[in-house]
Amino acid sequence: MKALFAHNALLADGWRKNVLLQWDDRGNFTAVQADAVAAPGIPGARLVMPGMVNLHSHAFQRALGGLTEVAGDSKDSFWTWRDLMYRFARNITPEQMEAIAAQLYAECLRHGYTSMCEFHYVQRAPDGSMYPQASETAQRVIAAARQTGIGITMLPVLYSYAGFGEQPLKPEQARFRTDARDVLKIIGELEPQRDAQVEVGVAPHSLRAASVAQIREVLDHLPKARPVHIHIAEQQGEVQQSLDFSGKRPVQYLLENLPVDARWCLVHATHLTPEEVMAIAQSGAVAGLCPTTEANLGDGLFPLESFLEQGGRFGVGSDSHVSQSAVEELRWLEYGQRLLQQRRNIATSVSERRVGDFLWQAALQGGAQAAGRPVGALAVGKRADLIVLDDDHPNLDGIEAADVLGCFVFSGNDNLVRDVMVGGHWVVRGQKHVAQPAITTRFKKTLAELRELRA
Ligand code: NGQ
Ligand code: ZN
Repeated sequence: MKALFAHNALLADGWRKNVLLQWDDRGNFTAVQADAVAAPGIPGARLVMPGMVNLHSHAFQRALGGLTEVAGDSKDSFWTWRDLMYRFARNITPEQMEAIAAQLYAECLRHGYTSMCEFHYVQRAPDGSMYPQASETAQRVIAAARQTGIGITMLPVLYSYAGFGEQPLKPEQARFRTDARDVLKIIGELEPQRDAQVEVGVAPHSLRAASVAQIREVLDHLPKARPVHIHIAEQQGEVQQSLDFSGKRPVQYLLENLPVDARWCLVHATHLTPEEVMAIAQSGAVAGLCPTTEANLGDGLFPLESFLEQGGRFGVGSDSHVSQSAVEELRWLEYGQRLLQQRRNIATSVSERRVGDFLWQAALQGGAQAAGRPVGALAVGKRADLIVLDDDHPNLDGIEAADVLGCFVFSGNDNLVRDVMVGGHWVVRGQKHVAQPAITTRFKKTLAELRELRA
């Protein structure tokens, strides 16, 4: 029998006791029953929660982690970091991309993520030509997801310009170049991959890198209800360039020119006017917040409190992967607001006063919406994606369920995720990914190869 008996499980309406979870061969929940009786033979677990969705990832950047923290001659910024990242992206092979993504996804699983949204833009060969199979690198990243067991929403990126007003790409961006036709071709090649574990959407890189006309063309040919992700308003410099180009701020321009709705994820959306905050909230789109990367790159702080007051939806992503921990994203999301407002306990709602619970549940909902897959809840019809916390750890031993998320999100630095199931399969057991040795060996070899190139 495919079943688990959870002494405490986080359901959509909060922690419930004695929850019997059952799923089918395809990995979908078929029964989720609270206040059940433990039957003999069914394995048990004390603390069970839905796995988190990581709604924004550039997997290859995992291999760059820690290597850009050296000051240059002038003042460093997002833009100087980006030059280093471009240089790094220049030579990575599809095999290496797969190896890096597998390492990353295994780490994400170990830290409680069970789904990724991959904003995938290194799509051409180093000389700027398309691979014989246009979707080559996207296929590799999907292969890595399948190897690790994590669910994935692959978002091939539309990337045509270096800046607002259709500025020509720089040579360093040659591997990223796609027009509307290229992206639709890549999506077409990926369609056979779609199944319970894999969804395919699209990502116009930004209003800097894609024109409104191009985005419309892609949307016209994209099956309805597929996720659409875009980077927006991540830097003051971008806002200024947008104003210079159109007289409008990026979010204002986006909302006035494209049909932004619940299938959209606006990644970062850091620099907003109060009108833009309200307009995003009313659109039903998800704000894709990446606190550790936004901090690392010096982006700024998202106006979370007013966005939540307007009913805005959000999820979290690890973006450049300076962190692989869902806890760290959520903790910093709240801490950024506390530092900004000089107050405490900000991410809450009228009905949910516990910050950890509010953050985990809201990020699950927003993340699932952005992923466009039936995930994010222990509920019938959803994927059987769950994490089991280490109830033996001193931080969790013997505590009330109501305190679990507060301790999980805000106390200490040990990883409290013990076991992870995705689509009904255990992929992490006792804090180890089931394929970890092979994945790590390949990743280390890849890092050595990339180091050789840099030397
Ligand atoms: C990216 N990174 O796509 O990797 C961007 C920077 C750009 C983040 N927004 C590159 N974290 O804007 O062209
Ligand atoms: Zn990004």
